[in-house]
Amino acid sequence: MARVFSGIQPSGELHIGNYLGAVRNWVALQERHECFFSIVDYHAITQSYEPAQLEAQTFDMAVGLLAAGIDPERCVLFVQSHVPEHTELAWVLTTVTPLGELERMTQFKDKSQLQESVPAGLLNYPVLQAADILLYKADLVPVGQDQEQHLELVREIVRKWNRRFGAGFFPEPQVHHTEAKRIVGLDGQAKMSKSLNNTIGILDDPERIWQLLRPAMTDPARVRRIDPGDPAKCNVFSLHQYFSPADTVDHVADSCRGAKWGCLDCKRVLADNIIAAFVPMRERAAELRAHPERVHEILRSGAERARAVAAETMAAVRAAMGLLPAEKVALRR
Ligand code: AQP
Repeated sequence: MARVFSGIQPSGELHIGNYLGAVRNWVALQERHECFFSIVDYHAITQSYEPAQLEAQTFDMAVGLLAAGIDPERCVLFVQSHVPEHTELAWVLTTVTPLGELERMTQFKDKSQLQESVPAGLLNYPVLQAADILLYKADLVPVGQDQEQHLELVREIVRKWNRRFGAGFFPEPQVHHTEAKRIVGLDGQAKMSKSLNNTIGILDDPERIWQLLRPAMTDPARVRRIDPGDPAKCNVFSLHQYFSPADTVDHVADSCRGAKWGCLDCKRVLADNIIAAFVPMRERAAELRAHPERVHEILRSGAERARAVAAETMAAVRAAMGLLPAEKVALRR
């Protein structure tokens, strides 16, 4: 049984890009592997955010994940900041991480352009990610394509640390993708992303889903209803491939190519299929919201289980690196 780790930022709602690219995979992997899934709030604070909203967003993310099928009986679900070893190991790993590698990360380059003054936390984001994964000595990391470069760096950090402090101590984690490794946002341009405001939330109500989808970008060549379109250039068509049955997908492609219907007709069918796909999740989420104490208990127990593993790894890391054990001075951690 492989160890699996993955995380999601509570920087907004759980959207269909997160779901198709990562969370759906988590739900499948928890059936056959030992899985640790974390709501990574320390990652979320590397971008500009509203402190008054973070707690509610963290709770909502837990609700979203549980509604999507994350089962606390089959995996460990916890909030990153409840397990202090994450930041502790992150510091340790900064000491073997080359600065130049951090500076060349695409996500860092993109996001630092959006900030007037670039915080060091943004640069060190992949180091904290390395700590998240390595604390649990995870073999597999189910993520979207946007995280591939970070995972390459995590493997390099592993090689450097192992070479210096303990051959084979950390495994080199492998990326695990779904077939939907990059879902494009409703703008038809960038990856669907909470911070880009181009998302459809899996728990959005039916009317909101339709209002979001209505203005979504399609093939720019289809200016008028009578203009034939190219499904390969249309993000709405690619979403049909994830939410509509095969015969509907064929019908959509044919109607688009032959200008047999308008983009709004095509979007209405997609909206109905997205709405239907998430009905059970909306119901589960409503049930969980009515019982917040259940969600709190799941997160409490998850953090406790995660800490047991994380504390063991950290103790071994400190020993391998020659730090004076706290127990020697009778200090309890
Ligand atoms: N569009 C996407 N397609 C496929 N997978 C995706 N993931 C995110 N967007 C897509 C995967 O979802 C997991 C959680 O990632 P995240 O919390 O960083 O999600 P986000 O929506 O990208 O969040 P933010 O807050 O807006 O962050 P940035 O600005 O960094 O994109 C990951 O496995 C991710 O690969």
